[in-house]
Amino acid sequence: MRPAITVSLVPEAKGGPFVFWDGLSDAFSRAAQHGFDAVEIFPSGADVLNISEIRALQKEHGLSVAAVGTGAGWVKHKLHVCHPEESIRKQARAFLAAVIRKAGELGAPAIMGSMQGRVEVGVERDQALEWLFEAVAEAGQVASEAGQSFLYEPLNRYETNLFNRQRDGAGFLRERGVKGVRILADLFHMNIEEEDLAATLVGLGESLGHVHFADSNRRAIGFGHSDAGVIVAALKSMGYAGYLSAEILPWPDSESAARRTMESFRALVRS
Ligand code: LER
Ligand code: MN
Repeated sequence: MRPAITVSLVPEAKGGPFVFWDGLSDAFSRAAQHGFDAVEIFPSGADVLNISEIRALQKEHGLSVAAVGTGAGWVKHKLHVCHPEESIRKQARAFLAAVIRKAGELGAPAIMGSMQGRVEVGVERDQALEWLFEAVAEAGQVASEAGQSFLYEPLNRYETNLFNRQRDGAGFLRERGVKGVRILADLFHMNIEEEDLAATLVGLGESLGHVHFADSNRRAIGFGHSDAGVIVAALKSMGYAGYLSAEILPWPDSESAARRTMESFRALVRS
């Protein structure tokens, strides 16, 4: 398992669960100082991802890009893949595809969290699930062409009414035969929705592609009441070798959140 930390390049996402907010150069340098292996980037869109600039930062600091988020498609542009209007759904899928391709150039997968949207008023659930299927199937295909998986993240009930539990999200992908898509398990969402986090993670098996490493209150692991020891033991037992990425609030400030995450990571993963 490898530790990663988030940076938001989107001022409109202020208040959101991202540790660094002062640009890529600042984030890469601080991530390296704290001992992280990788940075997870939350951009406003594919257009702001300057590949040569990011590759130079990766080289300078010896860091990878863990993943690239697409949530700004919703937060900033109000797009989502289950929107009742076809033109908005199309724009949402194009937004995802563009980020997936850029992320692929950086050796990273793209994530669909907020861009999954919800079953809107006046839309039948079956219809919304058909749109969700079309979106993940297409994103999985684009990601495969870019040499990556696509990451689909079940969110808690206050953020979506599609699938809130990991098993349900993974079951949907499996039943529909979706290829090229893996599950992003965010421990904060899981803390709200799951009965048993460790057993649920083990149940995901090979379909688990990425983990958002957050405590019960979305602060750094160690600042809440989740039993992170049991969770990490479960990930070890299933041979999970992906990222534990700190998508957390910068509480009480970015530096303390980063420091506490690495202290917890070292104690739990490297012990
Ligand atoms: C995205 O990774 C996520 O977890 C959502 O709650 C949006 O912030
Ligand atoms: Mn998340």
